[in-house]
Amino acid sequence: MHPHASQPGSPTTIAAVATASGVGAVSLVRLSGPESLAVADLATGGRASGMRPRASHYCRILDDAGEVLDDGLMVVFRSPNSFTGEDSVEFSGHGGMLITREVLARLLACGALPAGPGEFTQRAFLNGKLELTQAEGVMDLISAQTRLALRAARSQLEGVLGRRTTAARDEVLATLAHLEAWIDFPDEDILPDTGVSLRNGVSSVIATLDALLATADQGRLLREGARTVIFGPPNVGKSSLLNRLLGFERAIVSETAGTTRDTIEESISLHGIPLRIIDTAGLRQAGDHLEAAGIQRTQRQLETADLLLELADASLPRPPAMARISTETTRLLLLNKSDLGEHASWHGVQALRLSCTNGSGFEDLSLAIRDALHFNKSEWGDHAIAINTRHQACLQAARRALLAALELLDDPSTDAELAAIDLREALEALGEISGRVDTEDLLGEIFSRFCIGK
Ligand SMILES: Nc1nc2c(ncn2[C@@H]2O[C@H](COP(=O)(O)OP(=O)(O)OP(=O)(O)O)[C@@H](O)[C@H]2O)c(=O)[nH]1
Ligand SMILES: [Mg+2]
Repeated sequence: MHPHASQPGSPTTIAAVATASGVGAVSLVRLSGPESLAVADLATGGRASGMRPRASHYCRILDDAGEVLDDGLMVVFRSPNSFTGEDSVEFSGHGGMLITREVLARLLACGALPAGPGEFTQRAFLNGKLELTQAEGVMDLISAQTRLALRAARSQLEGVLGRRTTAARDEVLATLAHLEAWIDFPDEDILPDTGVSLRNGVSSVIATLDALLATADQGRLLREGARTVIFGPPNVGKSSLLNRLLGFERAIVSETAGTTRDTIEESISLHGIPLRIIDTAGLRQAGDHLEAAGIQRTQRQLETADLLLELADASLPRPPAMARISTETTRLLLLNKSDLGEHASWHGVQALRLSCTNGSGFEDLSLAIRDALHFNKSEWGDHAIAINTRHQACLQAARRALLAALELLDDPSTDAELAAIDLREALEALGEISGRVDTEDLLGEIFSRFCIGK
């Protein structure tokens, strides 16, 4: 962060370039904070404060001698009707790198402070314009590489995850209120089913949390891409498979076994799922030390994969022992070169048959990959929720607390107050997801990952 950058939460006026750096048709410079209009007035010769809010006005940005620095469109927003909830001004000027820097420098000279990364979004959050999950959705939206990632980000931005966790929180709150009434009025007649209904309440929240937690893997895959490693003996067509999936000749293909020495990684979108496809050196007794180093790299890739594509040559006899790797990772067996006919030893072996030469079998392959990563419709398609690791940690903490409460409620001899403590802990953990329980550290951590101007 800039040494003079404003501190989060302080009522300063910040400025930043909101568009990507580089040359473009237009670049947007933003101001937000109580002095936004005063700063813009200084920079425009008093034009800004007379502008009708939320309407575009042509104006010029002037330097301190009154010379024109740039001209373009300005929009002013009056608190609370802006993205940040504060008074804000946006100026769209010419998209040159130098001219944009000069406009920003002029706004800073007129009294604004440079914004830190994500500070506009952070202010929107602090002013109640966004929940934390929605602010994170903004971030996901910007970094989304595929259609599905975009859909998940959009639904998070629209507050789907926030609403789910708020509903779970309300349910815990209701159960806690029920339990506390029971504790506070021990002499009242307790209906015989009170214990049962308390337990049911807790169990139902646990089920909701489980459903959300089940989206964590998909969330990580959507944000980072699924590491998909192609491996197998030399010359079976691993590099050909990479090239086919990519749609261009990225890796060298040749009839010489041991062609690929280093690992090659490329990203593709498959049915909207981001995949990081990794082509590896063929696994065999190494011919030289270079190849041995390549094979070592292959082993390392296999250990960190989300999905393994094990490739074999359908036209050759089935090797006595397929790759000697032991891993829990889902593995798909692919028989390539099916255009050459299938060797009898493969008959009856469950595998996907394909040909990198004529392209057969690729639609089945992409469906199989989608299913293996659990992105098939029934499991994921209808509710585009994909939690991140922060949400996962909060949900797990809440779940642990709820399980502890459940155990206490199951035992009639325990003090109900102890179960209430667990329920309050679950409430806190759930509140953290939407940012209700805010800690400075948490907010700083999240917003620092944004770019400046966001
Ligand atoms: N007939 C046929 N030939 C193929 C097919 N796929 C690949 N080949 C050929 O098989 C040979 C090896 O292909 P590569 O893609 O280089 O194989 P690789 O597994 O990457 O080999 P290494 O990098 O040496 O381990 C090349 O001559 C390809 O043209 C296929 O589906 N059918
Ligand atoms: Mg190769």
